[in-house]
Amino acid sequence: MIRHAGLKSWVDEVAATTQPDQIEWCDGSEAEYRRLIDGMLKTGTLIELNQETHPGCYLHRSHPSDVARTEHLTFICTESREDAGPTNNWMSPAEARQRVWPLFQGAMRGRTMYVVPYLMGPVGSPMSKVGVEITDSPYVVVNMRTMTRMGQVALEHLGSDGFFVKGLHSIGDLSPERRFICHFPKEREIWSVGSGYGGNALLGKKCFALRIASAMGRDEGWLAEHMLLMGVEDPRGEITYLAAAFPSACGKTNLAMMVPSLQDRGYRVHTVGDDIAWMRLGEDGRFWAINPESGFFGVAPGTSEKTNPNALATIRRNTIFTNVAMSRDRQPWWEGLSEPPAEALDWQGRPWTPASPTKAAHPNSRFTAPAVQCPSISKEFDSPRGVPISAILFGGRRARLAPLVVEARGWQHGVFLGATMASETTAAATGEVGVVRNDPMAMLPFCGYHMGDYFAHWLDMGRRTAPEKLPRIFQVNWFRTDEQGRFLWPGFGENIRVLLWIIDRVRGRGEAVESPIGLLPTRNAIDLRGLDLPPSVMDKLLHVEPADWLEETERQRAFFQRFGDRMPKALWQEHAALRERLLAALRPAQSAAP
Ligand code: GTP
Ligand code: SPV
Ligand code: MN
Repeated sequence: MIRHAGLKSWVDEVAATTQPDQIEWCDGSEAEYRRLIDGMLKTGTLIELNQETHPGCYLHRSHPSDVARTEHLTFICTESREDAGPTNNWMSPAEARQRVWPLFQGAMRGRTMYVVPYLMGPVGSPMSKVGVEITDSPYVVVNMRTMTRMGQVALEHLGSDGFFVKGLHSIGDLSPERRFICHFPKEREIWSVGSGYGGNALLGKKCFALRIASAMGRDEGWLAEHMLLMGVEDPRGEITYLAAAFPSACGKTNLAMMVPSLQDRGYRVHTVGDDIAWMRLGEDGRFWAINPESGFFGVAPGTSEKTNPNALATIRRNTIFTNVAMSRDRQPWWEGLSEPPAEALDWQGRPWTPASPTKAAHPNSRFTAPAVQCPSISKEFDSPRGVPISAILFGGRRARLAPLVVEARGWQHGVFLGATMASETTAAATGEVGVVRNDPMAMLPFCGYHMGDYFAHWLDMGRRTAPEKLPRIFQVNWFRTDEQGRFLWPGFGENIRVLLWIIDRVRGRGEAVESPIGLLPTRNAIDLRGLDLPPSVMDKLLHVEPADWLEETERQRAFFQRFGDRMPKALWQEHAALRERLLAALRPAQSAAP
């Protein structure tokens, strides 16, 4: 029995437009999940993987033109273009009604319309929010069941008159020409048509938990961020919680689930989230964060026993794989997992061998797995109050320039570090891969309002509590390369060494030296015992080249200028101060020149 009148009338209205053959209200039960899986096995939407090695695991091959987020087809629909800001695609609500709404007309004829109530966040948390997704894709429904707390639990949270975010999704005809992902921040509503892919179609994720939620956070005084959440436990049992924003396919899942290389010295990682964090100010004046999701939609390629054993353990059962390859004995496979199988079917189902010129798995192939299956899942994962954040990390993929780690001088400088982040593009979105673009706070594709206002909101969050209660802010870069393009830093489990310096700093212990761009670890501050890394490499990793950074400030200037009047003055001041420090660092070198 649906008690919520607003929900009922919205479902009726959508059904009148989309004209499905039938409507199914999803309760999130095991039986329902089983029935949907069986149906998709019959139609070929899902392919059964080897049930002996991978019980409950299935493969989905998406349409080859529908394999990643499509940022150029993603819109923020506000009355004024200015409110979407220069970094978002904008469409007026009137134009959306004219161009996009008609694509829903009769779109579900011959199909089942699923009504999917879901909860973002732990049950009973004051931070949690309800969404309802209407979709004609059973693949979306089963993914939503893993990624969110779906069904009855959400209806209970909603009650008879609670607020919910409306998300309407139809795969339409899957044509990129008729694909739109529209967000209405004021109405807190989402329309998505023409794609069945992850971030375009699982509306609880990027559409709600970042684009709509960031606008809610601005209005209500909290932050919705593209961040992992993790706890690092030291040998005495003390846990420090960190949040880290890296752009798509830049290492959040890997860091969140890391098996620390120094484990024999008693360090342990506790995974709270791998992609999204909602952060608010607690009564104690500290920042507290929850993971609104309940599963991982992770990048498959590169995941191996060596790089991320916790992820491999997580995805051994009850996992949906999208666009990976399948070996002859029906096991999932992707580049980087293991020695390639002698024969396989590639992500499009074509015969593949190691001699094939193409990749077996799509570079943005993914797994969808329940968070509770992760061996390192935190005991706070379901905690309604979340975890207290001691440090925020901003990171990107920079082959040059950015050092392994640098600490901000304070909140305002830290916001500047986040706002000036840039990173090489990846396969997580369609378009060119490997070009450096500005990606402030890893939110470029996910901020639901004007980015200048977003920076102001970050600065404002820092004024709401005592400075010593604020998380410390750091910038990291695991991806610096040598002249041959090889990574200088071993990364993955070895990243614990950088985290330990960060934690030392938070606890007032670690040693740091001033540099023009922020505080760097001193020569011996990062523990390198047991790691075969020549000191010269470490020097390169921590090297800050003032001339190159001065050039970078030009990129920063051009980027900041795009925000016009809405760019906070404080960040321009940080920019000017950075240039001053860089020029000062360059002066002695210049005067020494002949
Ligand atoms: P999204 O789910 O798209 O938001 O990505 P993510 O930020 O969670 O990235 P993920 O952890 O899935 O990593 C993406 C790719 O980066 C994978 O191929 C990893 O193997 C690789 N990667 C992750 N961490 C490291 C690291 O420390 N060093 C190096 N060299 N590569 C890494
Ligand atoms: C990302 O691209 O940052 C992802 C995958 O986490 S998606 O859900 O498609 O956005
Ligand atoms: Mn992501």
